[in-house]
Amino acid sequence: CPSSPKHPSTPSEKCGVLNVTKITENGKKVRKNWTSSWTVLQGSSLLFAKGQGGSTSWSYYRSGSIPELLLTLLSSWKRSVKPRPAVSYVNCGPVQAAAKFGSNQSKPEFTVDLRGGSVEWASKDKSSKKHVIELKTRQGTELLIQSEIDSVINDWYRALTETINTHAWE
Ligand code: I3S
Repeated sequence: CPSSPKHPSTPSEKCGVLNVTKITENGKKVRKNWTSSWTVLQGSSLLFAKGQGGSTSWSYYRSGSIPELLLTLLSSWKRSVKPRPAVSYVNCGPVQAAAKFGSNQSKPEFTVDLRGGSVEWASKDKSSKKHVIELKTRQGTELLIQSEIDSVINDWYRALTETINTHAWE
């Protein structure tokens, strides 16, 4: 991934579109609001851009828009069967990320400090969706992060775990 506005000279380690909701903010429970967000892992920070990923499959499903649902599922499937590079941390091109976090609409909607945080697979009582990661920060924010594509979410799980372990004592 290319650089973020906050750290212009530092390359990002990972980025992509994920479905995200906060469930707790500063220790207080908040109402779920799943959104599709452009997500960038940069050092010990996780940055989310608002509404960058388009609608999600289940929102089409819920609204009864079957053609859109089928198209979304088809594109997910196409992405999942594409040959993937052996190294998972190279899935963002400069043009793609510059367009998302570029000069015009550069501000991430929110940023999470991963230092001292924890990550685990969410239990069924946290969400009915599959492939959900629960991320807790030291500041008392809890997020659920999800992708329909298991290889994508597995890569994020690995990357977040590694980042948290690397920065555990900072
Ligand atoms: O954990 P919950 O409250 O069952 O989560 C669901 C609700 O937040 C729901 O919103 P409304 O209560 O406004 O209908 C969301 O639309 C669902 O996506 C939430 O459940 P999942 O299991 O998808 O995280």
